[in-house]
Amino acid sequence: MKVGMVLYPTFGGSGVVATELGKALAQKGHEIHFITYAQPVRLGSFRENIFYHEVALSDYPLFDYQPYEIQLASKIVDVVKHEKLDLLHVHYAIPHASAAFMATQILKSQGIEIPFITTLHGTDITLVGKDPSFEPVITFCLNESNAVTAVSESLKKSTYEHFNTNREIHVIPNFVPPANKEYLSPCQRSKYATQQEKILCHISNFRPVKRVEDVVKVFQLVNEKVPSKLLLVGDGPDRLLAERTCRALGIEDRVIFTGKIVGTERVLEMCDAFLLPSETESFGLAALEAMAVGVPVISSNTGGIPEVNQHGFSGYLSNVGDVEDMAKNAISMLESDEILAQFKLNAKKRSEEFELSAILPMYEELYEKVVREV
Ligand code: GMT
Repeated sequence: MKVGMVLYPTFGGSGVVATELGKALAQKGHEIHFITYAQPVRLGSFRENIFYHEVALSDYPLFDYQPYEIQLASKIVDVVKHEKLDLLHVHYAIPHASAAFMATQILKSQGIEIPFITTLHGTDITLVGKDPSFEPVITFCLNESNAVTAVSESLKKSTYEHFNTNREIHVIPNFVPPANKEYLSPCQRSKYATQQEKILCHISNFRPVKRVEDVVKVFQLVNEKVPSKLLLVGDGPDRLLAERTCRALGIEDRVIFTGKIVGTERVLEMCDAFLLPSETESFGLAALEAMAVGVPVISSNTGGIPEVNQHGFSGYLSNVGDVEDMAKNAISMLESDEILAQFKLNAKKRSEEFELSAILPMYEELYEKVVREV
């Protein structure tokens, strides 16, 4: 099948899922055309069956705001027509679903019928989608998509709560992205912590929804009982807040900010616990990635996280903002090497339920169904 994959090319989970899905489909013989404004972070080097079409942005001085959606729609029309695509799969509703709708209507007027699938990833529904100014467009696009998928049961529920739609939403969970071997270079644990210290970690875009301040507060409480180091990976609006909190709590020498990096597996391999105290999270791909390398997760119990992290098995869940409970759970897990070893095994085991090989056929089946029905 020839598939146009529309995505955000950044470090965010939706872009990672879309890129890795495309790469896996290409490996199975499908032809994948990525359409976006910059090279997707996880695309890597040249691969058979994979093509990348860059949406050029206009810098015409009249535009205070670039008309990205229109340029994306035009690019989609062009790629569908000339590459003879069978299907469009758009990741993240805003503005990809509306651009896909516009493109399919233009193509229809030229006698070309192509279906599009919209995959909801979370913030398109829970945060941005809730902004009433987006509501009519998102509702319309959900209803006009040939199929809609959501990455968790929780996200499916939120979509029905916030949007006036009763169309079917297929839940297809995220999968463990394959290790990005191209970027992996050896990392020595001893450079970051002594044998006696534990290493805790958090990876995110440092947006307010991630509650990075809570990460630091939990770490401070853990460190009082279990000597530890904290690795903070990523960057974003709340990085300064995190840095200031570390200094205010006097733990700045125990916290390492790495900034944005590719190949986070190497960091995770050195870690003993992953912290994800988010305000909301449709799935929590970062937690799944941690579990896949055997790192148990201390998280909030919000959104889709409980569908991934199992309380008392692969880690622990606490109410949003309850840093004391998160710290208590982390300490109970980290204090005993025996208990920690069991949690590490459990985390890995749980992640195996989200292997790519189990999830890929769900997308392929849906693709076939949608193309058949056009
Ligand atoms: O977490 C973010 O802010 C990035 C965002 C994205 O769109 O890339 O992540 C969302 O999609 C991921 C992939 O499906 C999910 O694992 C994340 O839980 C979800 N983030 C939120 O719901 C906050």
